[in-house]
Amino acid sequence: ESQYNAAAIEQKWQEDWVKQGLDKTPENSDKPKFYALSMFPYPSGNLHMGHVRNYVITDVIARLKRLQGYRVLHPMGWDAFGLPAENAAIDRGIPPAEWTYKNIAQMKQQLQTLGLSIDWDREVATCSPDYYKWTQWLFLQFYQAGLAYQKEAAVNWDPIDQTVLANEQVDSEGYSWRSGAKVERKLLRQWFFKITDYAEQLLNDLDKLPGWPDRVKLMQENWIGKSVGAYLEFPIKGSEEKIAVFTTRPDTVYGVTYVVLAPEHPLTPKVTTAKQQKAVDAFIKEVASESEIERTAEDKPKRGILTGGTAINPFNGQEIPILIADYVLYEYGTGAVMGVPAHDTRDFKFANKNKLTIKVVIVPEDSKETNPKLTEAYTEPGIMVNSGKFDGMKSTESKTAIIEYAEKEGYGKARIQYRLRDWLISRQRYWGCPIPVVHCPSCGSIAVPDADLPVKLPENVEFTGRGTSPLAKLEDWINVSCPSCGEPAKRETDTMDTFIDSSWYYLRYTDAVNDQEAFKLEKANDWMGVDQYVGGIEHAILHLLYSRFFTKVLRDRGLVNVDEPFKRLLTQGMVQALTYKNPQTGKYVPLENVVYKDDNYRDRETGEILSFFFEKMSKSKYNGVDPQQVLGKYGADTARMFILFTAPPEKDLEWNDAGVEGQFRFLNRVWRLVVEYGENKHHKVKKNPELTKVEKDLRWAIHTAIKEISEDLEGDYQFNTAVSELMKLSNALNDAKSFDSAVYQEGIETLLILLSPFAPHIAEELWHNLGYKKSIHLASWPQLDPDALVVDEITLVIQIMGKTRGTIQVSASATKDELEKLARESEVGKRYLEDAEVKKVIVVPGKLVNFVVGK
Ligand code: ANZ
Ligand code: ZN
Repeated sequence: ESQYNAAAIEQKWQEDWVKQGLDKTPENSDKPKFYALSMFPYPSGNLHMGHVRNYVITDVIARLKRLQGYRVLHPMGWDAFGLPAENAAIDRGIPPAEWTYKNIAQMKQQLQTLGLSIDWDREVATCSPDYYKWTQWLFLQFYQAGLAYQKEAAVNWDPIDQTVLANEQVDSEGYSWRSGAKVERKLLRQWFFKITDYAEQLLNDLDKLPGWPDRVKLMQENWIGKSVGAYLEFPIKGSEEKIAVFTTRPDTVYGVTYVVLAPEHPLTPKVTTAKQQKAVDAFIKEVASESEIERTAEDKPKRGILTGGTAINPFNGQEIPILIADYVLYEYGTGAVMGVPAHDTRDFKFANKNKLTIKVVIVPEDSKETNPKLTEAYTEPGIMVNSGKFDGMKSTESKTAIIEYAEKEGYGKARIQYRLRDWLISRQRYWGCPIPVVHCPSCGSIAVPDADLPVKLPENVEFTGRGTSPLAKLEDWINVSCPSCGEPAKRETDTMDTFIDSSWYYLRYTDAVNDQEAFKLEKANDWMGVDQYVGGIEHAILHLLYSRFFTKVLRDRGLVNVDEPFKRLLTQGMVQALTYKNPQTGKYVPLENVVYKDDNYRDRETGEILSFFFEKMSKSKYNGVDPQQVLGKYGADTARMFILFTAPPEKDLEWNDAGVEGQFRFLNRVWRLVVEYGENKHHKVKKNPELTKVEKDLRWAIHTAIKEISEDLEGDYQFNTAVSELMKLSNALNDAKSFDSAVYQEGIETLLILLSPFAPHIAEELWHNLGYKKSIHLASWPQLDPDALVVDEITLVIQIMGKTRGTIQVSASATKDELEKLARESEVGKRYLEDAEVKKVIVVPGKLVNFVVGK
């Protein structure tokens, strides 16, 4: 058995580890805990390289932590509700549950071939009634806390998926995160979670997450979008009503020359005069078809129109026109703004275009003019002018003064505004968690009693893919008696956004088979927060923000005692591969149609020159590498090593076959090295207290590897450099073969233990070859012996006039004078200094001696 046969040993050990229960989570143990978590996959049916990278990274961490003496929770599950299952039902007539469970089985089988040390006893599938019963129960926790409510709102409608979307699920261009459809606006009655109640905490607690990438924290900060400013009211001339605005620049209030309402604002019809009615109606119609993105795009000219109405600036009594404009969004702030063209770039352009007055109220500190002519808005701080009693004040200081004044006079107050809106959580689809609410004509919306949970998804459903949710057509299921008064009532037919399912799964893992509770408080408290979370950057806002919100709400309900779910976050880079594209047609070309001819990659058929670059693996670009194929050819250990070695985990990884080959060769070298040692080692290693020079050097190499790898894996998880260290150690062992040396044995064993988190199967096999009966994965991480790192000899470079002429071995503790003496007396020194006059000697301890000579 001297050939490395990955397929055979990998399957053997995977089965053995299951039999031994090596991956089970230790329940009763006084070891410190470590919770290692990968973002769970959507069961699409096929494992792709992105999954593989994600789970391998988490697995290495889990294995490392076990060796380091932690009790580790490393679970896995399935984010199993969602539209693809429903689409499969529509397209192919397969019931969503059947499709989903088939995919789960397939992907689980694929996952198992990677040698992941997952505790499958804690597997969860969000579509299982055992799980969604508790999702419903948690929904009702939110409902009872006043954090789940229904309201009519202009919402994002995805015309392809025929459902609404949360704001987080619409990209910055206004397209659906899932279907890619251009999202439309629709007025609908929907369920919301009041995430805005937690805006301030979600923002502030980002400071409690030093182990998160700054990039992700910044994205969340921007998404929450806190603005500090004022709420000010402008009376409408000839009316009792007032226009409320939100402004971040109360210091500019004397420079207001108009106010603008969002076209949808309820005051719009009230302020519009008969003369302007027609034009206003036409404008409103036009704006209605624009998306929020189009309305606010930087580069687009802002369009507006006079309503004919007049408002009064309460600060100076000035009469100012009321307009409507597309750039004012109804959903942000108060849906109205005060126009200050002199000090806001957008307002400046808008005022010029619409011939509105421009009034300066802030000038630079050194300015002599109080009414300068502006060629662009002056947006900097400065000195107040034309601002009544605030004249002469610094604009930065006037903000508070003006807010205080407004408050005293009764037309305003300080206000903090967030960009974050409430989370729209209802979906008009079947394959999701039913919202456990019944609508009664007399009692209103009533929670389904806990005892009646789960509200199960009915199975006798027809999927047509048209119109409303299939649930809305199931009369039998919809008609129930009211849990409160017993009279006929109707079930809620909306299901929950699947991001709710994934907002608490990490808590369920801590107590996954509990059928009495969502999870036991003690168990959740024991394991939370997640010590290392690993997943894709695409969830920077969505899942990661929702989960933080959930954790805080559950904490406030006494269900768990942590503020944050994920202590450390690693967002792994993408897996990329070469794509070939025809620059003329813009089409991707499959690899089998690419030939290399006349110094270029070309289309096999047309001969056209192709461009090529690395891009994220995807079917449509023909650059996907199937994990099953790589595993079949080289085995899981090689695939793992390649993924870990080729790029730091947070960077993109470029797939290349030569690199895979390289790792395969490395594992083969380790194989031969250890097998050779196993066959030749002396049963009695010599007990020699005095180490030879070779042994000393080898010990140095061993402990350097321990030190470097331990450091590489601490915190930042630099697997790539850790693998390089493994290679160095393997080379050192190869150079220092001595089968009767205790140091050599230490080296071989250390190499295997250090390798075991990365390539768990080969390490296990070779470990057993050495005669060990117990799994290598139950071993301990090697201890660093600092003494081994003390070098007692160094290589001293001898230079003449700065030119290196030779080297000598000297004691590491030699003084400057001794070094000079040793250099002079060495062969090299003698040869070059014989007839020369030494003018100057430069000694760099530990490195070199340089002689400056003259004739
Ligand atoms: C007057 C003013 C003068 C403003 C000035 C800015 C500069 P952030 O930081 O994003 O919160 N605004 C308020 N509500 C709006 C809405 N619904 N649609 C469009 N714009 C709106 O921005 C707050 C500023 O955006 C507010 O401050 C307001 O314009 C505008 F020299 O008020 B400002
Ligand atoms: Zn009732």
